[in-house]
Amino acid sequence: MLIRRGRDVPSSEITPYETYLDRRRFLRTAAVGAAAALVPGSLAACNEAGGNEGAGGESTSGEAVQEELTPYEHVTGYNNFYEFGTGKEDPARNAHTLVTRPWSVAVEGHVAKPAVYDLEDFIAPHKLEDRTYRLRCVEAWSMVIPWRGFPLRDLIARVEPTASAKFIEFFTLLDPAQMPLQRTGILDWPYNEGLRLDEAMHPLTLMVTGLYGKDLPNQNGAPLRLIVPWKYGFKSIKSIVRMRFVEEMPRTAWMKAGPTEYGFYANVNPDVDHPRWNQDKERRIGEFRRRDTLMFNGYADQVASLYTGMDLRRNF
Ligand SMILES: Nc1nc2c(c(=O)[nH]1)N[C@H]1C(S)=C(S)[C@@H](COP(=O)(O)O)O[C@H]1N2
Ligand SMILES: [Mo]
Repeated sequence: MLIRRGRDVPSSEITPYETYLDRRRFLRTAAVGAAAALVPGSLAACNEAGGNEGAGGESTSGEAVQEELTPYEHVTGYNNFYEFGTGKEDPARNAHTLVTRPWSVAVEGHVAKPAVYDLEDFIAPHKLEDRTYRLRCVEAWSMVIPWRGFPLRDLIARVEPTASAKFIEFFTLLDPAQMPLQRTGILDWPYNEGLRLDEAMHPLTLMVTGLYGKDLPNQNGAPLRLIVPWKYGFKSIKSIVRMRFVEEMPRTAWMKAGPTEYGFYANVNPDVDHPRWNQDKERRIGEFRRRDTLMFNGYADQVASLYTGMDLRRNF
């Protein structure tokens, strides 16, 4: 993600991936094979079995994608988490200051059963699932990540939203002592995001606690984050401490930072250009070629009906 700094930001600033890759290559030469050892063996096997490159990600289950997984080192080394810095390698370097235990999550607003849950209580009633989804950043890179979590709708059922609940607003932890960039004004903290209730209820929408079969690393949003695979990555808010069921559409941190660039819906849409760049191509992290970006990030069959009758150019 980018902050608009007064005027246009040169596009050279938005693709530090090459720089990152060069540095990785150097590190790999320096420490032979160390990075490969990070990938659990079972998942490396799954990786080999999963490759139907270019097939558009059709899945057998209708939910998970079957594409080559993005290596663990990239998933956990190339991140966006502005609370820890604006560079892609900053979160991995800096997020160790985040204390993820104990952790509680407040669920409030228009629900019959508001509660403050301890993390373990929050997760315990739900059956954790492993699902591989694409994550597509508005900056035109993407990854394929095996997430672990539970459908958000299982939680929604538990708190019993009332008739006034039309949206859910999510909040990241606010604590500048742990999240150093919260001492700056680069975003309106705490980071917040929102979903319409039917989007939140969609079976693809996941509350995530882990990836690659392990607990989430801090830089990926430990101990609890959202994943909405058909939307741009910024909707997938990290390190959630509060969820509020509301009647009005929330104004999100990115909408406040750049209202013409970051809309509430943020559905991945190759037909709607970002004001400063095209959205029709992306680069899968770990590959050099550019791929076509798919409508709804490839999940159109499952989610397009949520937006029937809406003008997706106006509701970007
Ligand atoms: N709290 C918080 N959540 C956040 C962000 C952030 O800066 N702060 N960045 C978002 C963006 S822009 C993206 S692309 C994804 C990146 O997730 P990843 O680092 O696990 O790949 O996290 C999203 N969630
Ligand atoms: Mo992003």
